[in-house]
Amino acid sequence: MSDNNFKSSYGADDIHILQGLEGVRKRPAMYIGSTNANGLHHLVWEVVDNAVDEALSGFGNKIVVTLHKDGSCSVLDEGRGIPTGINKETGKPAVEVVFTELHAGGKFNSKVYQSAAGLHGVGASVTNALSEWLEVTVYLNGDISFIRFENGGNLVVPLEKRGTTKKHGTLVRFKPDKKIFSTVEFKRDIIAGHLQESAFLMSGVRFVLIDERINETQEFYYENGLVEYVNNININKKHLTPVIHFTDYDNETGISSEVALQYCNEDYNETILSYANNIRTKEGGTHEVGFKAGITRAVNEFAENFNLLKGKKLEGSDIREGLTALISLKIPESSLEFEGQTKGKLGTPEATYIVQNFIYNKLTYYLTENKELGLNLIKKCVDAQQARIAARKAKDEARSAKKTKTEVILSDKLTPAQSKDYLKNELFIVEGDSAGGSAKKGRDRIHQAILPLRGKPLNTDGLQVSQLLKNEEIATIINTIGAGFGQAFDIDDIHYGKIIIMTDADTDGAHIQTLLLTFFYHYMRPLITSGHVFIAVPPLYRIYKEEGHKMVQEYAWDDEGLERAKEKIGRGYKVSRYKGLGEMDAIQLKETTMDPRSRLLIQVDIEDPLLAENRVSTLMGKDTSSRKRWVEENVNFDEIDTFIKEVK
Ligand code: TTJ
Repeated sequence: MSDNNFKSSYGADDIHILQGLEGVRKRPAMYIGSTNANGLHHLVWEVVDNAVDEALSGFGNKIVVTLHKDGSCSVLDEGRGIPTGINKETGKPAVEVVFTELHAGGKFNSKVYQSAAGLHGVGASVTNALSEWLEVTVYLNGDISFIRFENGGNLVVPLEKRGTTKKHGTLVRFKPDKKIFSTVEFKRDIIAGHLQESAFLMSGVRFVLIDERINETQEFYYENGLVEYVNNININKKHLTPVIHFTDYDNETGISSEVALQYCNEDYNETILSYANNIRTKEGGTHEVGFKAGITRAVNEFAENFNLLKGKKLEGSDIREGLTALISLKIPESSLEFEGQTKGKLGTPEATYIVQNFIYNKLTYYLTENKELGLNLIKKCVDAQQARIAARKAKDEARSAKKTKTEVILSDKLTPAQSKDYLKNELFIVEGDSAGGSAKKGRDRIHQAILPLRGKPLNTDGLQVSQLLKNEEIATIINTIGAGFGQAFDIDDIHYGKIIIMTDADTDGAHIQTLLLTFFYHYMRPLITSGHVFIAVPPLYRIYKEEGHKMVQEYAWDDEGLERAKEKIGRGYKVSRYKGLGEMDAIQLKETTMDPRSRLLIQVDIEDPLLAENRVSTLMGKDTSSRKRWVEENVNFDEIDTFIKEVK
């Protein structure tokens, strides 16, 4: 893909190059997805991915990311250094081309394993295009070379020699352009998460994050990457098995595979994360298919050998309850294929049988060698199988008895929707009785139901199920959604297509959101993964003016919107800032936060189980001091980002 865009006939034509970067400035979202905080951090990933690629090729084992006080970010590696010699096709120093030509990165790299930078990445030139300034310092062949761009990639200091050195490597420093982004504040948590993930996938490479804004340094370094990754995800759980680690190399295809897995008790979710060439394959693909087939066969055969199945084979889902697995493949570039809407699915066909055979062989051997562990595992799987069969039977009986879905006992707190067209219905879980009252009045009674929450719902992390059900708020939520919970949760039975959490935009509101999301994450995960959970975003401002006896008004969700609204309403406007939902009357609440035609909803998506688990354990775990600190320092609407994918 990258090479086709590199037209050698351009020669050393400045204009074409600039046009390329101008295109990026005109339509930034096409290159980095958005111009919000997500897009901003994309600038960092583009640069970091290049440094990671160099380490992946075996050059340098330390990468330092620094967040500077002036709002810039720098990335330093100890690789070979970006070449500074003149590139024949353009007549310019290669390093200049890398930062001014779209997709030029791959041109100078021919490696066996193409990874993030060359594949999904749009290249470091995009970071340049969207920066106020960008500087590159290259330490190579004893020289220190420097080049600087300003205002979206205009060359202002051509490559020059600035001294001599014994070091080798590349330093890139850039300041994102505030004309492009809605926020230019880098979030330490987001960057730390990305670096930690890279460190898990690249054993032996040290990632350092220096935040000069608050004088704090974090390091991520793992000698046993995938094993430590699983340990981290399962840190707060009860383990049925240790982390089991397998590696393999296939001579014929050149594919190397690595898997780390662990079973936990009292957890019926499966958490499978897969990667191909260090790129997360969020939609799975051939390697995941092979993995599932491999463990299903190995576990069934082991169980049959001990006559534990009584003729009823275990289904894949029985075997994956409580499983955390990480799958990482390195595939030669020539056979690497990605598919799917977001290219998040591995397509390489050979990966299926390679991973299937690899897992089947290694796990079979492992179970035979660790018989006691194997028998415990089978017990858990058979329990899951029986629960599944019992649930199915109960459901079938209920169906044939009444031919309707089991009636849900409705709480007197709930104001139900009239329609029985469940998937079109929306459930608003509202903070506080007073906002609940307005929501009740302002709702669309056909499709919108209101469930007010009094106080805070229970912290559900690490709770016994019996305790969980004693909590009235939680029991009401489970009952209202109508699809059971935990192991018995059945997404086909949900009574609402959208579950919308509506809280104030303050610390308490954020805390309530987190508590609810934690609950859904642990006990109704498919609700989140199938995209049924949303957060309502109330506006921050109302801008209004009386004209005669008519009131003109606008709402704004951020400062930019506020400016637009002021302009629209014109002289004499007044602004009120909403502190909570309670300050809005029913009509305002309807107009701004509930009506599908004008509201702003955020769809919740737990992108990263590790982040989710970390968040859950710092926020919800027993350690109240760290939770309090975390909430004080971090909670605002932006911070809910780790749970959130897109805005609708
Ligand atoms: C290319 O092939 C010859 C040896 O150097 C290879 C290279 O490109 N190395 C390289 C690039 N090392 N580091 C980078 C790099 C580092 C940062 C921080 C940012 C960017 C865009 C590239």
